[in-house]
Amino acid sequence: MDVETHLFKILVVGDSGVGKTSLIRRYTTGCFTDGYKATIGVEFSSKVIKWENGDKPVEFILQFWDLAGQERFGTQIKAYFRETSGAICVYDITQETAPDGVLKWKKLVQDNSPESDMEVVPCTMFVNKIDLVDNIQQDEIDKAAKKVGFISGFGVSALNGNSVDDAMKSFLMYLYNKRKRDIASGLYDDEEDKEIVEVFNYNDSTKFKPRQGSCYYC
Ligand SMILES: Nc1nc2c(ncn2[C@@H]2O[C@H](COP(=O)(O)OP(=O)(O)OP(=O)(O)O)[C@@H](O)[C@H]2O)c(=O)[nH]1
Ligand SMILES: [Mg+2]
Repeated sequence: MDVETHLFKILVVGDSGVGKTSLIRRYTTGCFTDGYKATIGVEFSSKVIKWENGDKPVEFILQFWDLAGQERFGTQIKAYFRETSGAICVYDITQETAPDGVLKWKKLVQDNSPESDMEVVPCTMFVNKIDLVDNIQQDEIDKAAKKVGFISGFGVSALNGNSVDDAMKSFLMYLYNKRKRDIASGLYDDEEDKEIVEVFNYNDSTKFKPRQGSCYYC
């Protein structure tokens, strides 16, 4: 059957220790590993999502670029941020300075990754470690995020997985609708993506098969 496939490069940014790597690991492998090992430079991971969309199934190939919170990037910054589909800006709900930090990251992404039409890259805000606090109001987080220019905001926990899938799904739906609009208006050319998708599918079907109920990290 004909499948509609889209490739998304998603940056994951935020201050050191807020839980970026843990969130992406939770989403891509379903696991959480305790203990902190700072990311150096950038860690890559991917996930393929299949979605039954009426008659035509849709496949999303997600490439996550999990950037080190300590990184200063220097002159390489444009290379990291080029052709970004969207960004997840993460902050730690237990850190007092978190909101300023997350805005700084949003600005960094949007200043350095303009799209061809100069539209800003969509950023969502994930407030991580909600397992450490009581009474999380998801609608308050969403409202606060939108007020400062994010497209949405979610409270999540990489530790117990709370709301991680829902937050990702909502963000992906936004990116998918935007991609369809951009293709229709000629702002996005998905021809190059098709070649990458073929290479990816080849690799995916021949290697890197995780063992059932387990992953590389745990
Ligand atoms: N309680 C709790 N701890 C978490 C959660 N997510 C991450 N942590 C812990 O927070 C610490 C930092 O997590 P990382 O995922 O390595 O943070 P990071 O943002 O990738 O950090 P850098 O790579 O330095 O930028 C680790 O000790 C994690 O176990 C969470 O949802 N709840
Ligand atoms: Mg990390």
